[in-house]
Amino acid sequence: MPSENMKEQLLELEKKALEELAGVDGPSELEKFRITYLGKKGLLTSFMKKLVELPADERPEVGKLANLIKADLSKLIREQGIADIPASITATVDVTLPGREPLRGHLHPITLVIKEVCQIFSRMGFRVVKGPNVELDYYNFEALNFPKDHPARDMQDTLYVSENIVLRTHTSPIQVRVMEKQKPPVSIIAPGKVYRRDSDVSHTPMFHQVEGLLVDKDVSFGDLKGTLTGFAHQMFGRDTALRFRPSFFPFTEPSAEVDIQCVICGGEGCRTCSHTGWLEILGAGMVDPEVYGFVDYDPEVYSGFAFGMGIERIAMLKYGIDDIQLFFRNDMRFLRQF
Ligand code: 2NM
Repeated sequence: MPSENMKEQLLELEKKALEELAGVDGPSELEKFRITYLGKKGLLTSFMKKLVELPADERPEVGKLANLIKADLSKLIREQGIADIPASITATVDVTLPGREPLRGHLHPITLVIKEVCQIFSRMGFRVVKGPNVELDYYNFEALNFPKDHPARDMQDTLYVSENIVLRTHTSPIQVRVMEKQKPPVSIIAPGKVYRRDSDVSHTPMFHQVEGLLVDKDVSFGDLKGTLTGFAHQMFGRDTALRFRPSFFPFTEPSAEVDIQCVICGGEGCRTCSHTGWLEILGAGMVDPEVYGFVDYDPEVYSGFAFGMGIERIAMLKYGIDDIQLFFRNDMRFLRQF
């Protein structure tokens, strides 16, 4: 078929289409019209498929015309579609406005702080490890040198699943599980949820902890101080002063509680720091040789330090939040701010 003839046919098809379009009434007729011409087996579509039968040197010219007509018809159909929207809607809605962006979610402030803490220690070479929330009494207490009559083992504090199974009260059992499997050097941090039978304005029965452990040859209390100082400087700012106070934990000896200079008043004394100028952020110490006995480490060869922090407390200090319950109320006015 000579190309002049094809072009004539195309123009004829376009003329017919335009006449028909003028008579189209309503969205369903418009769709029928679209299918008749531009659908998979539509008149224009079928025509375009036949273009391959043309000699190669005539194809571009006819193809160009066909594409032009197709683009024209598509545009007219689109415009007719908008014009078909009833006046009752177009009168109040500007259908040409861009859509509203859907609300996008983001991470919970507690998740953000856990990620930040883990990132800081990861950069120092600690590996992040997880473990079960439902634990054996053995890993939660026994192997951590909590004696049978220790108050933490009391039903008042611990949520028992059965006689030998508890909801973990700290993430330290994760450290015991790692030490059982792996010889030193070990450097890990264990983030996660922990559970205690405690619920009032300043306590929630579930909260979050990150604990750390490093065991190797020749690890000293100085290494502990340097590591935690580096952490506090990255978390709360380069100029933050630290204070180590003697304390007691069953699994560390010696033990310390670690304070930072009050982030609210800078040490002057305010309500947040109870006018002491200091805020407790961590518990820590050198791992008690008794613990090594449970995981078959030689305390004559190895030493190490461990530490633990409550994430809600860190988050409250970092963001200046005065009510722990806010983390668990799912109030968008609070959560939106992070
Ligand atoms: C703390 C304070 C001091 C701790 C000890 C251990 C382990 F498994 F090595 F014995 N993990 N975490 C520890 C020590 C935790 O939290 C306030």
